[in-house]
Amino acid sequence: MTQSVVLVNPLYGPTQSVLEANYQVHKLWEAADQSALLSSVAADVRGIVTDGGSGASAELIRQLPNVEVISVFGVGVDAVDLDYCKANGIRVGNTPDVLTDDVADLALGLCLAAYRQIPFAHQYACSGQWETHGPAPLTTKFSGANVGIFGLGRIGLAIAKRLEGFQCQISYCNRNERRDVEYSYFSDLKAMAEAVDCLILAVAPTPDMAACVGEEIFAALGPNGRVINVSRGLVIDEVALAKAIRSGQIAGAGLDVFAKEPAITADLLDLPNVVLQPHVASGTVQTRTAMGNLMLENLANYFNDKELVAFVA
Ligand code: 8YV
Repeated sequence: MTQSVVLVNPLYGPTQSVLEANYQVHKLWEAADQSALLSSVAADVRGIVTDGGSGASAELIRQLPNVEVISVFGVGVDAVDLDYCKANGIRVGNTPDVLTDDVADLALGLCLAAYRQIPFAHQYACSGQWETHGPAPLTTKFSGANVGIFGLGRIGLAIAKRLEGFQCQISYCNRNERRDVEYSYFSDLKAMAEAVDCLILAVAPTPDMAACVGEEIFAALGPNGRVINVSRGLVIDEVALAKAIRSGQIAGAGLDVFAKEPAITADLLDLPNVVLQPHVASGTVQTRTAMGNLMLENLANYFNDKELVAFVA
C-alpha cells in the first residue's frame, strides 16, 4: 500500500524524486490554502517530511491526527515540536553524522574567510584596486587563535579536530563537561567568551537559547573577537551583533545561519568584516545525497516496522 505523507518544503531534487516515486506526496508549500489541504488529506496521512529549518510545529501536527512519523532532512530538530511528538508517540527521524564533516569544514572556512578577509580581498583583486591602490590591507592571523566552541557535540568536536591542525587553543562550553577531550571546559558562555577571541557556535539550540549570544557576550569577547555561527540564527541577537561590529566592540563575524531565513537582518549586509553564507554548511552534492538517503531510509523503515536508523523520538 502506498503511504501518504505531507512534504512541508521542497527538498534536494533527487531526494524529492525518490520520495514522490514511492509515496503519495502532498506538497504543503504549494497549497494556496494550507489548512484546507491538510484537512482534505488528514484521514490518510501517516507521515510528515520536512527539513531542519521548517520542522513541524504542534499546530501543523495537530491538523494531521493520524501522523505517526516525522522524517527530517537535517540533523537539527529545534523546529520540530518534540514535546508534542513525545507526548503523542510520534517518531522523529533525522540525519546526523552524514553532514558533520561538511558543516565542520564550512565553520573552518568561515574562520579563515573572516580572519583573512577573503571576500574583501577577492573584491580588491577583481575591482582592480590592487593596481590602483597597491597591496591589500593586512589581515589577522588565524593559526594559533584562541577559540571557544559553544556546543561540543558531533559537529563541535569535528570543528575542534580541525582547529588542532591550525594549532589553536581550544575551549568549549557545554551543559556537561566531556571526559573524552582535553580542551578547556567552561560551564558558562560569558566566562568562555571572556577567555577566547573566536567564538564558534555549533550548539543544538533549545528555546531558552534564543538570542543568548548578545551584547553581554560581545562585550566579553572584546575588540579582537569574532563570532562564527553554523548552529541556528536564533541563538544570536543579530541587531546587537551588527552594532557590536560596526562600533568595533568586536572585530567581525562569519555566519551561515540567520534568525529569519532566507531573510537576513539588513544591518549585517553592509559590513566589510562580516562573511555571510546562505545556510549552505551541509550543501554539497555528496552530503545532501547522503542526507536524502538517510531521511528516506528512516521513513521506509518506519512503514516497514523496522527501527529508524537515526532518531530523536
Ligand atoms: C540543512 C540543517 O540545510 O541539518 C540541519 O539541521 O540546518 C541543514 O543541514 C537543512 O535541513 C536542509 O535544508
